[in-house]
Amino acid sequence: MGFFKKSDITKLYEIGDELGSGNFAKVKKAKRKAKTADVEKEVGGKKKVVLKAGADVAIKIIDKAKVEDMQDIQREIEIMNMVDHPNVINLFEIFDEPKKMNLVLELVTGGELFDRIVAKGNYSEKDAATCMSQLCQALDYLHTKKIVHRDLKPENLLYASPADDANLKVADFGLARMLTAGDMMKTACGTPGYVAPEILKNKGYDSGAVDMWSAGVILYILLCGFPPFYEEELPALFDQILHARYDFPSPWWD
Ligand code: PIT
Repeated sequence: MGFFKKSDITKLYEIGDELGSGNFAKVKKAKRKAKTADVEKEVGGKKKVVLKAGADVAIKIIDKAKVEDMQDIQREIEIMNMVDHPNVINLFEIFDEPKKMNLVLELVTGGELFDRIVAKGNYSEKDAATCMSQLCQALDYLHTKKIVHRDLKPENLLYASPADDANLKVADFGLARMLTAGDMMKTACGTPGYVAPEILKNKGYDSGAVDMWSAGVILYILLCGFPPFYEEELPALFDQILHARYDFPSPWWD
């Protein structure tokens, strides 16, 4: 695959502080060094410059030893390479090293949607509408390209900057899949509270509807501050979701 670069990433980037970490990957802040060439990306047959010398980026460093199936990473990269939208984190380039896969990503500094809800204290319906509009534009774009995210939750929605009117961006395509004609997807995935009933039923699904379910769960939380489905024990939680057993309790929803 042409987009995997084999050269040493530290020749081109100054690696900085850690922004976050997960099971098998770390995200670090970095800067593209002075006097380096422009980075171009081809999306939909059109080539354009996406990154210039001196630009700030985020690098997701994946520890290959901790990844069970490298195909999962391959899939995430292929999907990220197909997308270019203001409400989706952009992937600029990839450095494939013997022990690590490095994804050079758009830097966002505004934190997770969840933290912003908590920090704001008085989160308004107008705030929720602005957020949902951006999320739906991202989903419309992805679903038109037959990409299903499958793990939408407030932790995967990041703000571009600390500004009040910053763009919201969908991140983490680790569970995303391409829909192919006649192919029903059956994998159970996602985060329990946000997962659609058809996934829990293991019946198979063939559209972006599972993302729209998660978007609905997020909207519910934005409007009242607590989740529509909540149980300590997973079987009880799944039962609630499967029966779409949720309500709008008073006084919070009045
Ligand atoms: C940032 C800052 C940050 C996390 C990320 C980017 C992560 C982005 C990301 C991760 C993925 C993926 C797409 C985007 O598939 O704290 O600028 O696994």
